[in-house]
Amino acid sequence: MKKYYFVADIHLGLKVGDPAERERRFISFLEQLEDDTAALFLLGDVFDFWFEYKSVIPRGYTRTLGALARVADRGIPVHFFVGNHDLWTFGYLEQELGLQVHRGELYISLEGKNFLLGHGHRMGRHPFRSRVLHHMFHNRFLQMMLGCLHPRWTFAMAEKWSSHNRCARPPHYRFRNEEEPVYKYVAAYGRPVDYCIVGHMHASVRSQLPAGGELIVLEDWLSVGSAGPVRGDIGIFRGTEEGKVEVVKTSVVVHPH
Ligand SMILES: [Mn+2]
Repeated sequence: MKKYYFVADIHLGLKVGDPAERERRFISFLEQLEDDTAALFLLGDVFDFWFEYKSVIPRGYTRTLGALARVADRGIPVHFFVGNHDLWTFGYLEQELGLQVHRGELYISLEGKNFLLGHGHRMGRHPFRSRVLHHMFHNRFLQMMLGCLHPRWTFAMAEKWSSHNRCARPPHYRFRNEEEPVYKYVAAYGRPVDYCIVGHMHASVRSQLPAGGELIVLEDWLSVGSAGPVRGDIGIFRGTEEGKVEVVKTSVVVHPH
């Protein structure tokens, strides 16, 4: 039985909780993927900040990059969706690691079910603000300008921006279901959706859609308050004995071995 895995918002590099432990946990998950893995979908913000230059990449993440390359080398397709924190990738992940990079959402049929996949930050969110930001972030000229700054400044700015983002968000985000832009977006998608899986909201949600499909929001991999050990959602889509298919979601901590 084939399995498809979905994870989001690892935010590697973010100085929250124990960043090294978080990275080990993610690597442990990657190393424990079995041969029946049909594909791995990284649904955005794997890195808290990624900005690569023509011949230089950010410091750190060595073991993660190696582990991702090994998964791809095993012949398991690895889909990397850019999030709002790690969209500045310009070929390295494809050429060096063999990942498939997606800059927008992906509508795909898996085992006869229709999936809508993405990071989720652009799905129905503040159309104007989101569009302006999107064009700024994806504008080649602005990217070039940013690339001309000394990395010391670029990365210092990013760290400020990231911690500002975290402080601006209430600690326990409450998903408002029908009121959420992403819910409205999927409900009015216009094509049949059995499962829409996103991240970005740092909340753990399974919500029925009006047309019968399901919206699944994956919990991030950051340490959450005092509610026990760090966790992180892993969505698994698999066939069952009866030939049916289902998505299960687990927050089980993956122990490094
Ligand atoms: Mn995000």
